[in-house]
Amino acid sequence: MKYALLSVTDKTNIVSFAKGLVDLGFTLLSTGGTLRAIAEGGVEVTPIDAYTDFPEMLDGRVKTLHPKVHGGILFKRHEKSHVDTVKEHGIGAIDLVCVNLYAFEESYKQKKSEADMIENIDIGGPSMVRSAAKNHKDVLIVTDPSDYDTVLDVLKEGKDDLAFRRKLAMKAFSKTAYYDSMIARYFKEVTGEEDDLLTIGLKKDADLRYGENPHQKAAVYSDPMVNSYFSHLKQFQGKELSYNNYNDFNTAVSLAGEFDEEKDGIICVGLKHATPCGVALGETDVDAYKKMFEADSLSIFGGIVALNTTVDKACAEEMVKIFLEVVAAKDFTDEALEVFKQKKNLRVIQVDYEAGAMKKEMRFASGKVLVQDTDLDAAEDYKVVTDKAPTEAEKRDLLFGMKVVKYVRSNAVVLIKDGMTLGVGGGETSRIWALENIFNHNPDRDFTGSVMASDAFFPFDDCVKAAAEKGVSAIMQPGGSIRDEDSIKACNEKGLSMVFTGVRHFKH
Ligand code: 93A
Repeated sequence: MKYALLSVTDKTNIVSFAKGLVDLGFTLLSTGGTLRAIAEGGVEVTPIDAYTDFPEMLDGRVKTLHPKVHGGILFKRHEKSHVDTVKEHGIGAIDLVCVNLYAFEESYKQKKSEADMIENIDIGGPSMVRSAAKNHKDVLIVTDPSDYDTVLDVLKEGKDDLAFRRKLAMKAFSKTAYYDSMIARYFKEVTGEEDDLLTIGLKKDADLRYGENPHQKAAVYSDPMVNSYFSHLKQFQGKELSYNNYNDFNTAVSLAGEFDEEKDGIICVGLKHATPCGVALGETDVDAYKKMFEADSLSIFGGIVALNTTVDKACAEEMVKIFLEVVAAKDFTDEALEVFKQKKNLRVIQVDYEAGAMKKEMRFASGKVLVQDTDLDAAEDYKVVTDKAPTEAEKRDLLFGMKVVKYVRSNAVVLIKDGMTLGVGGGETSRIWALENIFNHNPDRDFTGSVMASDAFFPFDDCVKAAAEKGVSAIMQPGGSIRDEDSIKACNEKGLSMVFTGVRHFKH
């Protein structure tokens, strides 16, 4: 005899599911309201108190919390001692559990009294869900009415394999985790504790001194299940990281992490206010650092530097010449660490590049949380759309530029020459302004032979014309504007090459 236990607050489609289970040979057990619904639908069902031979009590607080229920769900079917034990206590197997929980969230929305909210904390339901999900190898746990048909079909075809059961268990634990997080949030509210929106699966590492500005409270959390650049931070010296440090440092390290030391070479990222100010490839760490500094020696003051390699003494000696907030690198030689000691406040941090980037990113938007895949696309391929094609050297600079421009707020363009940024323009509402900023900020710089990468298409040919005037020789952009032809024509007239990647890299 196969038993299924059904106990649901949301009765959607429960009768048809019950019918389907009976057709498959299940004997049904159920609690009060669910039992009535099923029986009214003309399906035979046994009351759970008749099955346990123990009455529902304490106004329903104890209905299914009984060894005959939990023993019947939890015993391992293939372990002799378990089988012997349940037999000894007259406990039969329960092979399918279908539960959804008291409507706590609904009650919250309806602004019910605290007493009502407490009664709406389901205890027996989550217990059964967790028991069945834990023992998913032997028990099917069904927590979502939209799964009823699938479960019946799978059972009919005998395809309830471990993979299927694991999925049901995953869903079940997600539901109880969410449910408990709602309860925890509710208690934060009634205790007057500030709600940090982050009860779900995140651990608070520390309160930060303040947020983006001194009047904003802030804290840092970590997700113990995520393995990423920051999972194993090692700070050798300096003050604790601030909110802005974390944010800036994130961009610097993510950009540096796009360059594989072996394959792409040594990269040094200089960063200010979450925006790369100078980025350069070098033969050595100190070479890359010097080029990064030369790229924009003004903005890097008080900035953050990230390298994808081990920082040595020579590089450290260059770094301590100016005021930096953070130096992040794959590693540091002992001599380099010795040099940094003269700058007590400088944060020196080892990053785990091996762990790779986060695959998802999220941000809050007035009560909603937006989640998306991280923009990990690295342009490798492109289509030449002009008479001229880029040279090998230009190609290298263009691909390099595309990686950098991804990290600059839109509208963004960067100019590159010989593996070094000559200008970074971004955060503008018009693309031509981003480019003009570069030229205005660097009035004496020679841009001849540099290349330009753009995060999105050129709506007009103005950027091409302005770039050509300064000697830019090749352009990379996604393409896709209705006026692409204008930009292509301008390139051909001025003797520039242009390539399309087909991939946009907005960052707003
Ligand atoms: O009151 S409980 O915390 N104690 C229990 O033993 C128990 N057993 C089932 N809540 C319990 N349930 C919940 O009752 C289920 O999670 C389900 O949401 C609800 C179904 O009740 P009814 O069948 O009477 O509508």
